[in-house]
Amino acid sequence: MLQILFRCCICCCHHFLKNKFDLFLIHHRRIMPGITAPSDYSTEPSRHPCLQINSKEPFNAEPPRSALISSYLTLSDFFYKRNHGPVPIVYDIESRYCVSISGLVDNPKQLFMDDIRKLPKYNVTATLQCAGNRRTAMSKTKTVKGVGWDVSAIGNAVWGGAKLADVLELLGISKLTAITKFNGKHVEFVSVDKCKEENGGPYKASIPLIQATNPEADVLLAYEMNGEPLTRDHGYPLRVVVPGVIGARSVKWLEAINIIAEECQGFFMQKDYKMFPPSVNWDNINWSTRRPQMDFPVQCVICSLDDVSIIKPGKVKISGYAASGGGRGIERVDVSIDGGKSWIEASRFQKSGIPYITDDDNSDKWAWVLFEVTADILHSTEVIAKAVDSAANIQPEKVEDIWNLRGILNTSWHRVQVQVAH
Ligand SMILES: Nc1nc2c(c(=O)[nH]1)N[C@H]1C(S)=C(S)[C@@H](COP(=O)(O)O)O[C@H]1N2
Ligand SMILES: [Mo]
Repeated sequence: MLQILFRCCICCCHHFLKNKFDLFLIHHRRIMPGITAPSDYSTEPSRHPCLQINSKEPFNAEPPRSALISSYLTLSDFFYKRNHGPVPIVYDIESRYCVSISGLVDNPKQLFMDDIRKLPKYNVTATLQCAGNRRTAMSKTKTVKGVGWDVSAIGNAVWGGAKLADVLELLGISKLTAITKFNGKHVEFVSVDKCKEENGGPYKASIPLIQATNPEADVLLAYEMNGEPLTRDHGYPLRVVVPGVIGARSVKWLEAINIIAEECQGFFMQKDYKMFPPSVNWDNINWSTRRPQMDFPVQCVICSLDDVSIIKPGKVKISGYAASGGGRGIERVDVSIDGGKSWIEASRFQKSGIPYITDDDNSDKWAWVLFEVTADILHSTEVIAKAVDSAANIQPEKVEDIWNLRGILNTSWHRVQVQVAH
């Protein structure tokens, strides 16, 4: 009995001291934070000169489309960069940088890089795509609000890191938990960057707890991209990667994780990245009527040809990428060289030498699929590509039908003009 009491005392005492230590750390961090964001753009990293800059401050840029099909994995230099504020700076990755996890949990925790590295490491090949990819083309129908993007606000990388499901288990939240005993149902990710949309506050987003605690959903706290530490632009030292979901939920420069009852109330969840019908405009918008966009719909883009290409009559290689959200594979890619009157099925591949089979265990379920077809083009024409995903979802034919005021999710058939010079 005495022994039990004694042990209990030690335990309580330990708990008490630990909480005091956590409090000390929180207090300490306020004076010497391990990560902060500057309030101007004087400390931005250098970037590859081939990127097309869509906005300088904050930095938004994409590679030329031809770079996307030069390899299955996108080099981080060529990977699109989508920032909403100045890029944060990490002071001391080993001893000062940490992620605090709190909210509706028993025992809030602060995890240092080492704690995260100690967890089993997973390498997940996943395509990240901004919901605003192909926005410029949508704005040709009618003006939309947002940074203009051509077709390259997308990239495919191997993300290395710990599974969020394992991290949350450290806090006593078991795998496949939909709701905690304190009614926690969402997991919020908070950064440190200063975003004007948040009135100078940090970027944040959330996902449902059931997805966060599902090991099969492969949600990562990633510290590596293509086998290298993350670069500053892509979230160094640690970012969230939510495979199959629009890029906006993959929070970079992670500082805190909160277990919360309702979904995150931040700007990028509630006042942005929502899909509206073409009838809604700025004078009649009611944000609360729509849900934050999560999964990405099926998408397909020709990358071997520009919007307008002048060619010699003869064989033309038509290739590009196709991707869908939610882990759905690409069932088919159709290409037309006569403006949509007839269609040719393109070949699909991920890694060279391995045939791509939709939803096969050996295919990368969260990654894009590259496609290719060679066709004889003798007269000027419109070349079109469209994909079908493994749930038989198809792409809308015309951009006008899916026009929305924020210019998101332009997944209309991709069309390019080919002019034959005789
Ligand atoms: N902290 C933070 N995370 C962020 C953003 C941001 O501005 N700040 N942008 C989001 C958006 S909209 C996209 S599309 C992706 C882009 O990731 P990338 O720059 O690594 O390509 O990051 C997301 N995570
Ligand atoms: Mo985005």
